Amino acid sequence: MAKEETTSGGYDFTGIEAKWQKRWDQEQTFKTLEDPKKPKYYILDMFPYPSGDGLHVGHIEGYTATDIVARYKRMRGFCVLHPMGWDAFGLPAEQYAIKTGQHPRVTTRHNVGRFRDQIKRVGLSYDWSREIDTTDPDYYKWTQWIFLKLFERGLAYQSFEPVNWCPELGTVLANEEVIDGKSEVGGFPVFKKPLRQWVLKITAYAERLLEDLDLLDWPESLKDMQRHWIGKSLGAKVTFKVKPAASGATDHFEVFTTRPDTLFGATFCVLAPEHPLVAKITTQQQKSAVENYVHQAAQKSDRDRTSQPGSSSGSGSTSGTLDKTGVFTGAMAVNPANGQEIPIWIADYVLMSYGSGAIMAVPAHDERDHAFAKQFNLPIKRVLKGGEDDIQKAAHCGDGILINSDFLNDLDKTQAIATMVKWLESKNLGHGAVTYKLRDWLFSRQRYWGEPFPLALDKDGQAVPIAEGDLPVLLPEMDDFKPTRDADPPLARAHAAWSEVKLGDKILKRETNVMPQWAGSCWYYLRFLDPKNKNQFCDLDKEKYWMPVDLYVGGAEHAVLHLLYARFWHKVLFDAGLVTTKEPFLKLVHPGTVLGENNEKMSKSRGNVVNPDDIVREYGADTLRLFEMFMGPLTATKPWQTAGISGVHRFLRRVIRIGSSDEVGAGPTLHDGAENEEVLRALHKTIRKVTEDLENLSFNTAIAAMMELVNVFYKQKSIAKDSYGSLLLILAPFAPHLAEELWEKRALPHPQDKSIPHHGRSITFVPWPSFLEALTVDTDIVLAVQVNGKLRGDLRCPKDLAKEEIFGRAKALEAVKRHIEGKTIVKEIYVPGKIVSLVVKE
Ligand code: ANZ
Repeated sequence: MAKEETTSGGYDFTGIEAKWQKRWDQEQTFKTLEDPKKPKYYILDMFPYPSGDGLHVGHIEGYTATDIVARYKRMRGFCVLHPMGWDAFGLPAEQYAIKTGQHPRVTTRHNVGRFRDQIKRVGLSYDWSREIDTTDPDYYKWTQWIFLKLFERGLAYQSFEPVNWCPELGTVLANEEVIDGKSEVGGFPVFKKPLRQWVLKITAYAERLLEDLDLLDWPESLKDMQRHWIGKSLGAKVTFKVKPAASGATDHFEVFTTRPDTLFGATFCVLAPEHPLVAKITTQQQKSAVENYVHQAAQKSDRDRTSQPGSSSGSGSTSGTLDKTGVFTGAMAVNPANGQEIPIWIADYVLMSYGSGAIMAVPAHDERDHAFAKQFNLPIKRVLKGGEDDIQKAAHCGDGILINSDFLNDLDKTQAIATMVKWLESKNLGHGAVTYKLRDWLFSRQRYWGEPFPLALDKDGQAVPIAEGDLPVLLPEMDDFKPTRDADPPLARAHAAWSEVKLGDKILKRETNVMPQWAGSCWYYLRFLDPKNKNQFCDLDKEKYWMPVDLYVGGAEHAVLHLLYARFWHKVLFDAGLVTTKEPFLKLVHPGTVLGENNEKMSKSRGNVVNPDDIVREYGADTLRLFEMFMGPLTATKPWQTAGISGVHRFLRRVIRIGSSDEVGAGPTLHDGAENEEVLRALHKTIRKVTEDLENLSFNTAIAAMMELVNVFYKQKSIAKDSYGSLLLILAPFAPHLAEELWEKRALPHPQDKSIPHHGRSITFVPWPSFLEALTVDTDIVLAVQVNGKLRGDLRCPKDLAKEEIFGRAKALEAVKRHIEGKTIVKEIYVPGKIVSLVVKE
């Protein structure tokens, strides 16, 4: 649409929006009120990583939704906490700095400035006095402090296990950051490499992270992703003895199985190539083949070892039916159930990181074992009824009555599992066991742009915590901050004044790894409660008042990263008595993706990115907000359609024309009297609809209802000022600048609530309009009246009017009278709620 058409005609959105944004800023309209006598509402957006690209329309979708709710709740008398901040440490920020040849501190400051400006221009009602930035030393001091709490509780430890090493990024990555053997950021290959690392013991919280999902009002699909990632399996551990070697050594190993009922069908065992027993039991003859295989397996990620090619599903799942590879160790194990000697193989489909790193293979009833047995010609022994007749053809997975299994014969799966576990326990050969797929969280990165660890290392490599009084450990200024391909962190090159710590008479070296980008976002929602506190990360009284977060809105891409990590830290803080709620985020909503006009993901390379700044310039922020909410349900994926913008823009212009004497004219006038019943009913119905829709986050239907109301207004010559005021109030959360402007211009009253310091000059604290239930239900019906089968008129009457009365009124209608006068009515028919039919004779 041409610019003239949008700015002319009395809608000077640029002027109006600038005026109100300035006033909100000056009067600190959105400064958080904290009144223990009033209900609270904490509404949080996932704070953005301030990328170099600025805000996109996807950000604005979620931010507008939360802003509408925040504004609505304020009008309903809640104390609302609605803050914004910047998740500015981490890999993407550092990569952007490298790409643009600048220091990440510079690019971050610049990008944050741009994001803040853009957000302000959309009229989002954040309390800017609470802005936080994870790269600010006053903030990361407390990230380090919380890390020390984890360390003190034995939840942070050093590990030397092989980790996911990404040479291209020059850092290790957490399992959650590796997808199909590639880095989540950048898609670079990831390899296993043994490196000293810091690891957080999230596995100690596996059960609670799983159980407490039941406390949350989150999308079920998201909870399922977390359940799947935690991956709890019930089963048993069974001890297998290794047949004594010539040396006479008696070794044994444990397997984890979810199917102890199938033990009689175990025809071989498989150890993970990294299993500590491998080197010990391998016979001389098999030695070189085994060593070769172990070396090859070390090059692959767990995901490569277990998943189908091209699949990107799930966590470290132990499923997958790729062509199996493996090598015989030359050693034999003894099946504890029947004393049979079975071969011990190694194969990379068995992961060292799951269960006990060893399995009993039951090829008749497990697909992977079946494929392996076929490949290497190993025996397949059926112990369950069902499936294919010929068990050599395919495994029969699932349930079945037990056969070929001695004391388990004729039992079903559940009975057989219970009986076998009892038997194993009585013989001291095993026990019931639970395993989780969740791994401990790899928490160190060999990068520059992150929180330094508050630790120093002594000459033996033992970590010593930095005293609380010496926090924050500042990130040293370094011009050359680039990572290396050889895994030495950039901080290892920092000057001695930074890297050496004096402890008594000893000089220790600081830890030179940094924390991953998730650290700052693990607890930011708590800092918003008390962002300026110099003595604590957050005052407990404030925590008690505001927590938990009532509504959290943000992208689904964080399902198992941020949302799992933050829950974990929160639980640690809960155990330490530092917070009082078990869970941080009560209700969570993912806004749907906004696609480009061509229904494809918006991306620079596709050239379909819509820049919100352009829309604000051409149509105004109110139109942008309204349009983004009108595109469809919040959680739906939907394409951007520029053509639809003019529709909502026109709607706003119609709102302006009501009662306007100067500009575009043509709307109904305003009067000070009482409203007529038809308009009053439409108004109360709309207030009800918008209220209910806001409670359900159904913004598009609320907007549609307001549009209908405006249509009803336009059928009148004049409407009551009160009715117009109510329309402005329900519109205010959606199009706040225009609502403020019209409220002021039409001289509608501001409340005089002295308990609100910045009342008075804003629509923000005008109470939300109420509706009368009686006015929202339809009591009238309209009936068609026929005479001899021909439609002669409409009868409007109360729904519950008696039949006789209906006939009487129908006959009295002018249009009907003419056709029945002087004639005899021979039949009167009433189809309830629809038709009155009269049959007459001349
Ligand atoms: C014998 C058996 C028989 C199994 C049968 C399954 C079916 P989930 O459900 O994913 O927990 N397993 C155990 N540890 C493993 C490891 N480190 N790497 C790869 N596979 C491993 O899977 C549990 C099953 O996966 C276990 O139960 C074991 O195979 C295998 F008819 O034991 B089962």
